[in-house]
Formats: sequence, structure tokens, C-alpha cells
Amino acid sequence: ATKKQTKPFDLSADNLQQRIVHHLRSTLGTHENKANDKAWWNATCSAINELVFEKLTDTQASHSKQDTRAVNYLSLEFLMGRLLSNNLHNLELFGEAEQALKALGKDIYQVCEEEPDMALGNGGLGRLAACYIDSLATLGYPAIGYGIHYEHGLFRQEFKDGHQIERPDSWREYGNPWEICRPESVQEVPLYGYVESVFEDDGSMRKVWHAGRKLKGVPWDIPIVGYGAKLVNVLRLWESKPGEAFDWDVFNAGGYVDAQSEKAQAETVSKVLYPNDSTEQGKELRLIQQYFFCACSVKDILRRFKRANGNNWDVFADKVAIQLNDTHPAISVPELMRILIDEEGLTWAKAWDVCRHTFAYTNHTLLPEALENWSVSLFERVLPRHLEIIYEINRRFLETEVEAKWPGDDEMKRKLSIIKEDGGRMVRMAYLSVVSSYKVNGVAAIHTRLVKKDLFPEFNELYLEKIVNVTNGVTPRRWLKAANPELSALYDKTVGTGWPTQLNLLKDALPKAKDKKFQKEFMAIKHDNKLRLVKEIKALTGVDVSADAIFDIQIKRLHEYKRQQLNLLHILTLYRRLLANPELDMVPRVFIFGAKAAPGYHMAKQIIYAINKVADKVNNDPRIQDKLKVVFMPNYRVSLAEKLIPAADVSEQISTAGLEASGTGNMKLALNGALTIGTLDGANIEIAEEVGDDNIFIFGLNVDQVESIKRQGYNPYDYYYGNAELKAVLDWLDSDFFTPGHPGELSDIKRSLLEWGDQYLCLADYQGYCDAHARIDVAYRDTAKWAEMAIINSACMGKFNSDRSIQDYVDTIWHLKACPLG
Ligand code: 26M
Repeated sequence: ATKKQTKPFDLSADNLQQRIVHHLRSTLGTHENKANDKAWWNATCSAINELVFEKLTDTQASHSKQDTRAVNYLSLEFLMGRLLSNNLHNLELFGEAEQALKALGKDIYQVCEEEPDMALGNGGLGRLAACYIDSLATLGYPAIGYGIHYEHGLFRQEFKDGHQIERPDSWREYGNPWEICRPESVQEVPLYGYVESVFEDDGSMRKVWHAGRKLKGVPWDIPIVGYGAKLVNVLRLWESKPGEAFDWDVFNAGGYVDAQSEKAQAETVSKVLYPNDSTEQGKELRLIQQYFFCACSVKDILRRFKRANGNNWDVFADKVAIQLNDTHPAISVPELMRILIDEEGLTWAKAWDVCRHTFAYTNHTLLPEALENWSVSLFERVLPRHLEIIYEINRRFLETEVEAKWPGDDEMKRKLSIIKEDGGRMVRMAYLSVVSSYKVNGVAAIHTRLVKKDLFPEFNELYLEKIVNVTNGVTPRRWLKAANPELSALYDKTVGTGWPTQLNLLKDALPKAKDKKFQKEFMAIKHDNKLRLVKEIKALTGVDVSADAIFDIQIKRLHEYKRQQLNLLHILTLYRRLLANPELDMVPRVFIFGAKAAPGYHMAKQIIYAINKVADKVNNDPRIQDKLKVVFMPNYRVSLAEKLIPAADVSEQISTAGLEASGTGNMKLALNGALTIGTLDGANIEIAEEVGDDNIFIFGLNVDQVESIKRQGYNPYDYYYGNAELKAVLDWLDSDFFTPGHPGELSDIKRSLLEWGDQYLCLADYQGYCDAHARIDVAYRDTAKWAEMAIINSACMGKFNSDRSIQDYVDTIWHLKACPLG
């Protein structure tokens, strides 16, 4: 373990106890005798912030002294979850804090429960960003995360009669102890207006953008404590405010009310996180949101660069790497070009050279509907100068690079143009990102292969070596140490305490996978975690479940390609079999779901409704003797994941092959000893390589088979008429069995799987999926064998440490030097 700092802080439990009491009284104005749990949480945060903020200052001083390359991780999403428990673990103060609070009559776990999740993200992409900034700090790399200080994170989900209802999330309603406002680093952001060409005396021409409006970006810093507290980086989140000038003018003209509405408009820009449902509505605001955040971040990066290096642009790319987390921040490319050319006076060639050595882009999805295209007319209105710059980037790209590679090939120019011409002119943000970046990466081996082969085949030919793979990872600090303290203690005892950074050390437990005593300990911990979840399930849904059943868990955003509906078809199959034969010999199963549907995604909401309706029936049917339970946990989020994952026996990773870029929940579940039932998709493939084919339940079509079946012309009716059980469960959905008095309420699901063509091949994979579940039923009965497999899964997850991912980024893309505090 790392040596703890001894001065100037006394980090004993006694001292921490005094600090907590001090903050309770002086910071929060309350007292031990009347403080509620929220106040105790606040006081505990403030107490450890004394240490965190000091280390933050030290880190910043040391970085500006060393001035090596830093990475700027630009992401519209950071799904941080709660910070107290994680910060305590990373400071190695969790035990001391537990003791201090205990002495004050408080349970630390209960105090931690008071913290609202920072839900500034949709799902995988946002949570990955959170794991990566944890790893960057842990490894001691200079890094800043840039994002938006949304007033409302992802909506809170409630169920009403089984339907999803969205409620606003107000994570900062009662303040947030972790953030520091930095008014000294406010940035101004122009929007709208027109571009003027100014001719100089020497005959040259420059462009001046006269903005129609100005916003102000106010930065809020959140300290990111690395494990072992070797350094503290920051996550800088921008809040939008009205620009400095306007409200006075309008106010003086007697327009106080108008000023208020313009203020409200400006504040709208950072008001709410967009749920990823790719609808047309709200497009303009989303573009402004992206530009606002990119403009603030790029200016902040330039300010720091100039402070250290003046106008020595030759070294810019040696000091600055900018990682684009998907195409959402891609407007920062034309923004940097604009500043370098229009404001700093660089030539196009020089500015472009700087950009091409600065930006790198991560692709997170192949789904065509998720690829960002902005209408040219919208761009022209909101960002006229940026559109000109994009045209020029495109012109030079087509006329030099494409022309050199495919001389005279106009079809190729049309195909690769950053501007899509047919069906409404659009800016293709993915093409802009590929052309402007020096590296492009996919997030799992198979995903990267498909990015090269299907998404950007011509770019891959044009730019050899540009597209690389960096397989995703997850932070073991949050997803094992903090979320599963009992299993962590068992590993400490078995392999030593180095595993939270050296996750490969878990392999040292492999020789014990067959050891009866170790198996018992491992499975007893699983059982304890399941018992805790049983209580949570009862509290949140009212459903009674038994910890002796198999806990089979599917937790992820709701999307047809992730195939929660396939899981449902299998549940219906089991239910039918049980009704036909109540004495059926099966290990009791609890199917647990957690998933939010994008508010505008009709079919996703239908699937939630169907699962809830089936759950109602199954859970209240005395005929099946509790052999089957179905639970849909409302409001799935990071803090709920931390309770579900340690209690899982089976991990559902059942996307149509080729469509889940990586998945990261699959890694967290296996790390906590769940066995995967999954397709050969995303990181499942690499998980199978690590644990071995005997320790994972793989089923279904692989990527090549999906491709060939689609080529031949897939017909779901072949499977419907060819499989009596499948036909029966689909017809069942069409009846009013699950929605008494309302026949047809669940018919859309059946229609999507038959009439509408079953785009995600659920019916093709149905039998294989049921067979894999039957294998699970058999395997679970051999308790020793199951324990052995669970241990192997957990112990073989070393590769999926996000520290390994970050080291891959450093080695192949960023080339940073670690600068831990002395
Ligand atoms: C689009 C338009 C408007 C608002 C939001 C969006 C949008 C936001 C996020 C679209 C897609 C978004 O995310 C894609 C995503 O989360 N991809 C996931 O990334 C994970 C981390 O790499 C992978 O593990 C998942 O497989 C992949 O689905």
C-alpha cells in the first residue's frame, strides 16, 4: 500500500471525527444533536475536502512546473455516480471515516446513501469517461476532463401502471460539496451573426465573425482523486450564463422582463442532458450546447498553453492532446482552426498541422441512427464561420488527399465528402472527426475490426495505421473495492492488497478455484450480497424473492439491439412450461432488469411495459410455486448498479452480434463473480478469451452469420412457424392474458418481431438462447463447479482494468509522461 501522508494532516479516525463535528457546526450551522443524515454526509465530505483541495492545489502547481503533455478528455457526458465512498477509498481513509462516524453514532453506509448520483450521462459512454478520469489520476497522468455542468442530469424513472414516467433529476438542489466555482476562468462564447471579409493594406484578407449573441461559460471544478492519492486532477464542467454585456443594455432601456427571458434562454444551454433518442426535436439547442462546451474548453486549453508557452505554436501538439469522446465534441476542431487563423494569425497550413497532431477520436457505436449529421442550414445560422472552415477542410481533403489516392474518381469524392449532398445537405461529424484526428479508435477488438471494415473502409485505406483498438475497461476501485467490500477483503487475504491497481494479481487466486473452503467463502459472500439485494428489491418493488434462486440480471439502457425482448421471450417460455407442468424440475430463478428508455423511443417503452405486465402476472401466480420471479428495478443508475452487480449470478449480454461496440457492464458483472450468458459481440469475445469457453455461456449467431443471414434475406416467420414454443409465446403476447380487459396492448412487440422484420434477429437466436439457459440450469445444480466457474470469471478480469485501457491510450495515442506528486 502507498505510504500515507503524515503532514500537515493528521489522518487518524480521532482527528477525522473532530473535523466532521467542526464542519457540522461551522460549515453547516447545525449540531450533532439535531443534524440529519444529509448534514452528516455534507460534513463528512467537507472534512475530507480539506485534504482533497490541498492535494489539488499541489497537483496544479506541479503540473505547471513540469509542463509536459496533458490530455484533455472532451465529453458531453460524465456519469460519475456518488463520490464520497469512492474518494474515501482512493484516499485510503474509508476505514478511518467508518470508525469516526461510528464514534459519532452514525453508520457510514447509511451516510453515503444520502448522496445523490451525479447522473451527467446516458449510459456506457458517460460511465466510461468517469472510469477513465479515475484511472488517469491513479496512474498519475496530467489530464483534465471537460464537460457540461447540467442543472438536470438524466431523468429519474418511475413506473405508473407499468409505464415509464420521466421526472426531472435535480442533483444540485441542496448544493454540492464537491464542486468549486472558478469565476477567474470564465469564458465568453459567441453565437449566430455573420462573417465579414476584411481586406488588409498588403492585399491579404481575413475573416471577422460578428456574433449575434454572446454566452458566458462559468467553470465548476470537481476534484478527481486517484487511488493512493498520488495526485488530484480536475473535471471542469461549464455552466452557461448570459454574456456580460446584454442585461444592462436591455435593463436601461426599461426592458427588465425581456432581460429576464434572455437570461433564461442563455441558461437553457446547460440546463439539461439530452437523452440519446436521436429525435429531430431540440436540434438547435443540442448544437449550441455542443459548441458552447467546445468553445469554453478550447479557450481554456489555449489560455493554459499561452501562459506556459506564449505563442510558440510549434510545441502546441507536444503539450496538448485533445480526445473526442465520440463525435459530440467534434466542433472543437473548426473552433481551434478559427482561433488559430482568425485570432492568432496562423496560416491555414500551420493551423491544420497543429490540429492534426492534437485531436484523436473515439468511436462508440456503429448504429447508423446514432451517427451525428447536422444540417448545413442550421450550421450556417448558428456557426457561420465554422461552416466556412468545414467547407475548406473538406475542399482540401477532397482535392489533395482523395484526389491523390483515387485520381479523377468523383464517385469516391462524393462518398467521402464531409458534406453529404443527397437528401438534404448535412455535415457528417464522423468524417470530420476522422479527417481531423491523428488517431481514431474503436472500443473492443471486434468493434475496431468493424469500424475499419464497414464504417470507414475508404478512410482505413487512405490513412494506414490511423484506426487502432483500445478495448474498454472499468475501474476496480469503484466496481470491486467500494461496491463489494466482502469480496475485496477475501481478495486482500488471498492475493494481497495490490489488486486495486494491479488487477492481474487476482489470478493468484486461481489455484484456489477448486478449493472447497475458498469456494464456500466466495459463495457465502455472493449469498450475503444477494440477501442485501433481496431487501432492496422488497423496498423498491414490493416483490418477495429468495436469495437461494439464481439471480439473473440484465442492466443497461433499453434498446432493441440489446434485446431485453429476447430475455422476455425466454421468461414467457419458462412460465408456459411451468403452467403446463407445475412440478417441472428447475432451479428457481429471479430475472432482474434495470433500464431507462429514451423518452421518445416508443418500442423501448413498450418493452418496459411488457416486462412489468408479465412480472405482475408471474409474481402473483401461486401455481408456479415461486420458481419464477421477474423484477424491474425502477430508476437504474450508477448507485443502483453498485448494489445489483455484487449480487448477480448470471449476467445477460445478449445483443445482436456486431451491434454492441463493447459493453462495460459485462466486465463489472464478471469481476464480481457472475457468469455471462452472451453473444459473440463486443468485449464478450475478449471476456470469453480470458475465462475460457467452458466458463461462459455463448449462444447465437456470430457477426459473419448475422451478415450472411441478412444477405440471404431474413424471414422471421420461418422461425415462428418452425418453433411451436416460440409461436405460442408470441401469440400469448397478442392476447389479453397479461393486460386483462386490454387485448392488443403488447402487440407491437410481436409485430416488430414478425411483420416489421425483426431487425435485431431475436427469433433467429431464440432457440440457442433457451438452450444456453438450460445449460445454466444444469450447471448451477453442481454448486462446487458453479463456484469454481464464478471464481475463474472474477479472477480472470485483470485485462479489463481501466488502468490498462488508459495505459493503451498513453502508449498508442497520447504519449504522456506520468507526473505523480512527490
Ligand atoms: C445523440 C444525440 C443526442 C443526444 C445524445 C446522443 C447520444 C449520446 C450518447 C448518442 C449515443 C451515445 O452513446 C453511445 C454509447 O453510449 N455507446 C456505448 O459506449 C460504451 C463505451 O464505449 C460501449 O461499451 C457500448 O457498447 C456503447 O453502446
